[in-house]
Amino acid sequence: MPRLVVVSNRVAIPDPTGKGSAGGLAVALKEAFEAHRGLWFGWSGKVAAQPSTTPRIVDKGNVQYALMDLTPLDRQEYYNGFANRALWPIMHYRIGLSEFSRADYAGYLRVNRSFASALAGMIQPDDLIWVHDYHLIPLAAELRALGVTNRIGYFHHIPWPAPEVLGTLPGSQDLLRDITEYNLVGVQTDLDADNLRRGLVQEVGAIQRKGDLVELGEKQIRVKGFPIGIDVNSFQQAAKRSSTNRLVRQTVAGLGSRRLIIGIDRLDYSKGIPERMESFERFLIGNPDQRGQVTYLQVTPVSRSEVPEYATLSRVVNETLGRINGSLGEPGWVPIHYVNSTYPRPVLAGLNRLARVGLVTPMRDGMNLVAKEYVAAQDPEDPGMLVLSKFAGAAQQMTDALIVNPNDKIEVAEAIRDALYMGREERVARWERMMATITQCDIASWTASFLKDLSGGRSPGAGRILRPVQSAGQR
Ligand code: GDG
Repeated sequence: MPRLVVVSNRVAIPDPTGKGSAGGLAVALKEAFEAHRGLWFGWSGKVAAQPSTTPRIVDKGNVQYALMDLTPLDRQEYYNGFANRALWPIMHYRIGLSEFSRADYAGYLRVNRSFASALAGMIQPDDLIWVHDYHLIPLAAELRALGVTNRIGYFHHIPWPAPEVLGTLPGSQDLLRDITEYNLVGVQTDLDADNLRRGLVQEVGAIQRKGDLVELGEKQIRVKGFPIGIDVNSFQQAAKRSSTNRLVRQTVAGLGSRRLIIGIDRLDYSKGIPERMESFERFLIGNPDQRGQVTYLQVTPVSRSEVPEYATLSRVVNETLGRINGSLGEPGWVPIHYVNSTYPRPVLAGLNRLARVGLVTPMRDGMNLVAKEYVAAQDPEDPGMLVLSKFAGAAQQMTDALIVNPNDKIEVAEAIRDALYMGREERVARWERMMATITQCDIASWTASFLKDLSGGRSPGAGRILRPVQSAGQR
């Protein structure tokens, strides 16, 4: 088995107490790291006056964690700046929110270059390298410039927009050229894959070959959809066991006979939180008999609070919430409960199981794991119903959800009503089909299929003339 080298913006070191609520990539990579020996390289999350030139190494089992610190300027330009203020909005089709600055872009390239130069010396000839997400698009180009010829894969967790949208971002042609230094590029859906292949053809003159294959000069890359999944079984078990949890019991007591509608999202404008609250408002206005009969709980951990657009969103959410609760609430009934705490995963699983409706209505989302978690958490005998945005990658797979356009508040309000009134037989039938889909495409199969495709095929050195050594950042 070759060693697996994972590179991501943040590195999740296992919690020494063993009690931690592992989420995201850590769960995804667990089995892969059990099969392969592993190295996980990335930002420590710490900011230091001096940038790291060599990583701090932490050994745990058969995985080595290599952690780099960033300077305050790196964090500002690379992370808050280019990645989260310029790239994130563009990738989510929000051209108007994208704030490009040359200084931030230079910082983004600088951090990618310094990660590459710290990592290159640790790479062994047979390593499989798997880079994650939009913070690190130029990493392969930087590694290639340092002579690394291993197979390198990239997975893009967020949407890949149409070329006409990405093309509005200065530097986007360089990013497209950089992406051709990977052997395999995974995106969430076939639509994303199609957008990226079209972008490569239209913007940088690549040639589309058969199937997933794209060629640029001597380079061949595969661009393919790998819809990410969850650990269905463990989430389902956690939800089943959750009834004894204090917070879950407290929620049950607080609800009384009211039915629960739930939304769980990081505080991010891509998730459509104020729009969703307004849809719920429309639902209450259109269905006055439901006042006092339902409670909508919105769990929203704060994220990226140093980015101005997120501070604005926080204000908008609080204003929308206050207005709706003020105008429609009654003594003894608050329509929307909004909490900013981060809860342990078993609590989220339990809250999902309690909810008769799961509201997952992002304006755009790569996949949206919350939709899959909501379904996994349900009681098979009496499942709740998922209302899902057509703009979440998950909607391509979970076609038995009530699929809505989140821009149409009346449509979402009607879907909330339909979900609440749907008979048990139909809910069970839809749930069984969604459960079959998410079980078949779970997290283990996602990791295995990406790594199988990455390790297969020709080695990158074969049939390819390496260009003279030149830093990608100089382009
Ligand atoms: C990106 C893409 C893609 C939420 N609140 C708490 C908490 N969460 C967990 C959820 C879920 C995860 O965070 C969020 O995942 P999503 O997929 O919904 O969204 P992003 O964070 O934007 O993730 C997305 C994903 O990458 C994977 O490729 O699906 O499209 O944007 O698991 O349950 N977890 C805990 N406490 C909370 O309060 N422990």
